[in-house]
Amino acid sequence: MEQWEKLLAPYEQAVEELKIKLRGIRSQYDGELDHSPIEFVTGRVKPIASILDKAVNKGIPLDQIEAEMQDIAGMRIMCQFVDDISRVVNLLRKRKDFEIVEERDYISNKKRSGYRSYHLVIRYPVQTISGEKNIYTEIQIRTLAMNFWATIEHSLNYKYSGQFPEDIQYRLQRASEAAYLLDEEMSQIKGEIQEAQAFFTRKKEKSQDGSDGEGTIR
Ligand code: 0O2
Ligand code: 0O2
Repeated sequence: MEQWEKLLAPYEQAVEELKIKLRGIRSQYDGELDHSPIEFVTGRVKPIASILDKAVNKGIPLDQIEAEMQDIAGMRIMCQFVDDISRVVNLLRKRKDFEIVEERDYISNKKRSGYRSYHLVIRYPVQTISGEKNIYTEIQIRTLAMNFWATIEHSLNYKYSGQFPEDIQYRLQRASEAAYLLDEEMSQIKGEIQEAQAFFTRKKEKSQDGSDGEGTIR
C-alpha cells in the first residue's frame, strides 16, 4: 500500500496542478468577457483496482505500469460547442509546460460503441523532492452532450461488464446519434446563444458592481 501511495503521489500532484492550470484558461476568458471554449474541467487519478484490472486486461507487467499506462492521471475538459474542442486543442498545442505525445480523434472517427471525444496524451513534468519526474497524463476533450453520453454508457458498461443486452445496445447507438444531433443543432444557433450568455454576464456584473456592465461606473 505504501508503495502504491509513493507511485501515485506524482500523479495526484499532476492532476491538482493541471486542474488549476486548465481552469485558469477559463478564468482568463471570463476576465476578458469573451466566450470561453472551456465550460469546466475535472480530473482524477485512476483508482488502484482499475489500474490492476487494466494491467491484467492489457497484459502490462506491474513494473511497466508507469511506462505503458497513459491514463493513470486523467483530465477532462468539457466544452459547450464542437468547434470549441479544436480551439482548446490549439491552445494546448501552444503550451510550454508539457509535451503532447499522442492525439486520438474519436470525433472524426467515432468509436464503434458510439463514443466521441478528442484525446491527448501529454508528458507532464512534476517537480518532486527527488527531482523532476515526467509522467503521462490523458486529457479528454468533449462537448457536454458527448460527456453525457459517455458518462451514462460508462455506468451501463460497468453494470453489464461490457456485454450489453441487444435492446440497450440499440438505445445507446440511438442516444449517441441524438447527442451528435444535439451538438449539430447547438452549433447552428451558437451565435444566438453566445450573445445571450454575454448579455447575462454583463447584467450580472452590473448588478454586482453598480456599473452599466460596459466598464462604466455610474
Ligand atoms: P466517479 O464515481 O468515478 O465518477 P475539485 O474539488 O473540483 O477540485 P474533485 O472533487 O476531485 O475536484 O472532482 P473533479 O475534478 O471535479 O471531478 C472528479 C470526477 O471527474 C471523477 O469522479 C471522475 O468521474 C471524473 N473524471 C475526470 N477526469 C476523468 C478522466 O480522465 N477519466 C475518468 N474516468 N474520469 C474522470 P470520482 O470522484 O472519481 O467519482
Ligand atoms: P476510466 O478511467 O474508467 O475512464 P483503452 O484504454 O484500452 O480503452 P486506449 O486506446 O488505451 O484504450 O485509450 P482510449 O480508447 O484512447 O481511451 C480510453 C479512455 O477513453 C477510457 O478509459 C474512457 O475514459 C474513454 N473511452 C474510450 N472508449 C470509450 C467508450 O466506448 N465509452 C466510454 N464511456 N468511454 C470510453 P478507461 O480505460 O475506460 O478508464
